[in-house]
Amino acid sequence: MGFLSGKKALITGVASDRSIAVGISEAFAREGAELAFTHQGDRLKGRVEDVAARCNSKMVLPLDVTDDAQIAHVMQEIEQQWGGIDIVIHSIGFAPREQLQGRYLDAVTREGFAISHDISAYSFAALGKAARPLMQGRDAAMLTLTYLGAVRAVPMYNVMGPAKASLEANVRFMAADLGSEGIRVNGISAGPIKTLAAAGISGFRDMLSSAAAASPLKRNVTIEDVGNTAAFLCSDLAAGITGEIIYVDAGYRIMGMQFPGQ
Ligand code: NAD
Ligand code: 0WE
Repeated sequence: MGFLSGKKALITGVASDRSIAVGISEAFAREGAELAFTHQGDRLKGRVEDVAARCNSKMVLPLDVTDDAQIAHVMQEIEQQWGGIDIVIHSIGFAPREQLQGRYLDAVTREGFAISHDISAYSFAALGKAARPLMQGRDAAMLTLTYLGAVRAVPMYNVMGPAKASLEANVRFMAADLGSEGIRVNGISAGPIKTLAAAGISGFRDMLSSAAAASPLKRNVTIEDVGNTAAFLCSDLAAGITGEIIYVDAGYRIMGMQFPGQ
């Protein structure tokens, strides 16, 4: 019996077979969780349905997190079909493309800042607000995906850095708020992975190879690495962990200098 058997989980953020949310879904399904999926817009519906079918799930619901009515509708459907929810996965990030090019102060605008913070950070709190009644009395867990750019200045990550810093603070405030209801809230800070969100970022291939070379494990992480850590964090095996950011980055963040000959 898997260590997530009996758990019902909502998975956001599937956009392709390479999405981090797919690595999470496959680990969850393997460990016995029952899954529901959301897709952003009609364009992604078919692809999300394929992933859902592979994970023995038939619940696929539309969700654009900028729309409170869609968030409410997702929770209504889950209430009707499941009566409650044990796990909420937030695997969503977005900044307008032109925000992720060139120097920070050249690229950042009031509108770009607002959009990236709304979609990448506020939306996690919005899901927490809406799912809260459904998570009562079941040792529930919420999980989001973040990146080192929250705490270090990374070239061209630009306004996504402040947005991920806000998301990580959100993890702590939500953990403090929901802890008395037995609900845990954590984040995984993943190393760079070639997903749709990374496609078209100029120089991403070089970022991948330099991250691997500078890491203790001398490799990049995979969506399977992230999925397995997510399964642990959302299971009762992690009952004592909340408000944390766990790094799944092949150890990259701990290094202070490259060691000679390595
Ligand atoms: P991805 O493109 O597969 O997933 C991003 C998802 O965000 C997509 O499914 C997209 O539909 C969704 N999204 C964007 N705007 C939305 C909106 N308004 N409403 C609903 N959904 C919306 O890429 P990914 O790399 O799997 O990204 C998932 C998460 O992981 C993001 O938060 C990203 O910042 C984070 N992350 C990625 C990496 C990496 O290198 N790929 C590293 C660390 C953290
Ligand atoms: O969080 C991310 C990616 C976030 C992202 C990506 C896009 C591309 C398409 C947010 N918004 C958009 N908007 C688009 O239109 N990562 C952690 C991956 C990533 O992106 C980078 C990175 C890394 C790592 C951008 C610059 C530098 C490093």
